[in-house]
Amino acid sequence: MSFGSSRLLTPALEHQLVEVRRLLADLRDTLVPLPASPSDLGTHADAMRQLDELFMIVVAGEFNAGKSALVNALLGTRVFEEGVTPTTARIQLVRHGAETTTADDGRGIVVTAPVELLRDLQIVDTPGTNAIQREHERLTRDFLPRADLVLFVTSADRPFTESERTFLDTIREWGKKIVILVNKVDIFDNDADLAQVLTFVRAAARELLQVDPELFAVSARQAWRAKHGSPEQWTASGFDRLETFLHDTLDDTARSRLKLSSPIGVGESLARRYEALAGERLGLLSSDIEALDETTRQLALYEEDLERGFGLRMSVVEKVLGDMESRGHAFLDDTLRIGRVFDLMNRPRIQQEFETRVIADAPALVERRVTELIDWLVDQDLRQWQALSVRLAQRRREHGERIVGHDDAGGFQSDRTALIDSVGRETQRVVETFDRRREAEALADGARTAVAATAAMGASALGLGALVTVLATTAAADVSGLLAAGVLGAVGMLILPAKRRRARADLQAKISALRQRLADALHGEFAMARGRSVRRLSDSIGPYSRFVRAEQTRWAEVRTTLAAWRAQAAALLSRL
Ligand SMILES: Nc1nc2c(ncn2[C@@H]2O[C@H](COP(=O)(O)OP(=O)(O)OP(=O)(O)O)[C@@H](O)[C@H]2O)c(=O)[nH]1
Ligand SMILES: [Mg+2]
Repeated sequence: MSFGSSRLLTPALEHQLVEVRRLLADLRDTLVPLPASPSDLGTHADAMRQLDELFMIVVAGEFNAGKSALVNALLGTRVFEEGVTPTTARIQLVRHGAETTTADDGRGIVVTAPVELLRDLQIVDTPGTNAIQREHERLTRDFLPRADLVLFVTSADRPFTESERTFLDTIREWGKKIVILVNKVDIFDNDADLAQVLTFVRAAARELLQVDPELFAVSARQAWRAKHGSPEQWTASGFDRLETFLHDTLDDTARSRLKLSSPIGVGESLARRYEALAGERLGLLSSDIEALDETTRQLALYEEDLERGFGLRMSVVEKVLGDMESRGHAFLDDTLRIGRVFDLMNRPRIQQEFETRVIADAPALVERRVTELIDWLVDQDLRQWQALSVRLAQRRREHGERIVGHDDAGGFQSDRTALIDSVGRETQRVVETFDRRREAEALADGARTAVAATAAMGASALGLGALVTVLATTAAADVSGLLAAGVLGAVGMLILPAKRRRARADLQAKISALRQRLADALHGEFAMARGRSVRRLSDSIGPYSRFVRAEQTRWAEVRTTLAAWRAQAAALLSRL
């Protein structure tokens, strides 16, 4: 609605007007990028525009309180309809005009009337609150921010109802100057009743507004009659005081101050609202960060557990190889004896014996222990994904519980939910499609390839056990070859003890090299698998984590900026 015409403020207040404009522009700079809701941005734009409009009095209160009747009585002409049921259904404004006209500008009814009072101000009559038609109340609530002064009308026959208290609270939140009118005082037979009502209203208003309110006891009906043939009713109508207030107390300077204060009040209310929103979001974000930190801690623990558990399981594998080494020593002690000289010359037999006694079940055991280790590793990995999935579902639930009546400014809630959902879905998908067997095979493959590589066997198709057998047999062949070559002939017999020492040293070196190679290959392969598992888990929450940290910075800034803005606004208000 384009109500009223442009009007200059008193020169004394000109420079404060500049300040108010700058302050409101600053606020817009903070609200727009959030972004604030379209309706709040609309309210802000209205507040800016309000500075250029004629002083606006908004008459508000419960339905049937006599708001329309009051405006009619003030103007001395029936511009608005009155009625005992909820009557006013639209915002209706009356301003000065050479003649009486009525127009509908889409957002409300605009009436002009040739009334002197309207040269300095425009009056808005609003739909009553607490009517069955909730839409009426919404229209009025939405319009309130535009008021420079609110005439709050309560009816003497039901003064200060509960719904009126709530409504007054809303007006106060917008920082509006409020004048209270107790209407229909003509219903009282005696002054004592009236005095009682006034005392009651004054006390209730003081408690609610924290200031002694401007209060008028009036009768719109008597005032109307006084202006239309029954002048004797003028005094009792209480309109004398009210009109003096509107004409004289509300002089140019007073109006100008109110006009400047009003948009600041609107700004303060908006700033408070978004400061609260920022606080709410920061609360949610910090609980997100706690949850993410907890996840990071859990991952670190997981990594430690893996390392410890892996060390234990690896030592079991190494023990198999160590046992094989011990059997090798015993074999040498038994075999390299004078009494067995002829056996020693039978190379295939020696090798056969070595394989049976020394290698024995070592390859099968290595294979079994490594398979156990792999299964354990795969299980740990799956368990971490399950735990992560549960934690994300908890975040999602907690978020649902935390939503507070705000509209989702900037799509924050939906962005956050979408992220948690997509991370959660991905995690859940990993859990559901987790193929233990495939994961284990991949790991076993890696281990085999690593062992084959250390033995320079290239891409072997042999299983781990078979690989160990090949490696051990190679060692056995070397040993038996060594023995056979050494003990040929009588000379060899004589130097047997030295031969034995050398063979023992050689064998030890061969077996321990084999053990080392296997251990290194498996260590390397599993360390990589462990790293991959932890990395993949922590990468999966990366987008959520980045979002949360960026939003935390942003909303902390918003909160600081708005608090600083409110301090500036309060300072300017006190100067006004
Ligand atoms: N006795 C008495 N009745 C009044 C007075 N002022 C208004 N009324 C009556 O109260 C009823 C409601 O008046 P309205 O002016 O339509 O009330 P309103 O607050 O505009 O009501 P809505 O438009 O429905 O919100 C009408 O029947 C009026 O005649 C008054 O001072 N004394
Ligand atoms: Mg009305």
